[in-house]
Amino acid sequence: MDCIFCKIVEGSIPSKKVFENERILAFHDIQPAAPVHVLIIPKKHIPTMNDVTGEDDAVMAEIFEAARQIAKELGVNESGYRLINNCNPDSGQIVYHLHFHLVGGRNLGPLLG
Ligand code: IU
Repeated sequence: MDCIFCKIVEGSIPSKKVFENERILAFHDIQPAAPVHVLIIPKKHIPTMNDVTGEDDAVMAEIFEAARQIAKELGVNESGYRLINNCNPDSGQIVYHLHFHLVGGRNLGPLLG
């Protein structure tokens, strides 16, 4: 499958990892939009938020748990951060492997800028 995030999961493309377990991976975005910009992904290939099913409940819970932990470790849990998922073209989704952007480290301004 020609999916860049699957290749990052396999390790054939390197990434700066911040968290990993059997089911999820978190790594620094290559084009950070803020001082903290981490992508949290399931290792399983799920193209978009629309493709998440009840079978993924456990992994989705782990993603949110990892987000809280990473925000704390990177020092933005008190100052604030956003957890963003883009789904399909109008949102600006570019990579069709489910991912959540954890963004913080500066005042992010209004949601839709
Ligand atoms: P989007 O939600 O699909 O628009 O976001 C994709 C993100 O993946 C974007 O912020 C890219 O900078 C990031 N990214 C990356 O970190 N490493 C890559 O090899 C590629 C994209 I391609």
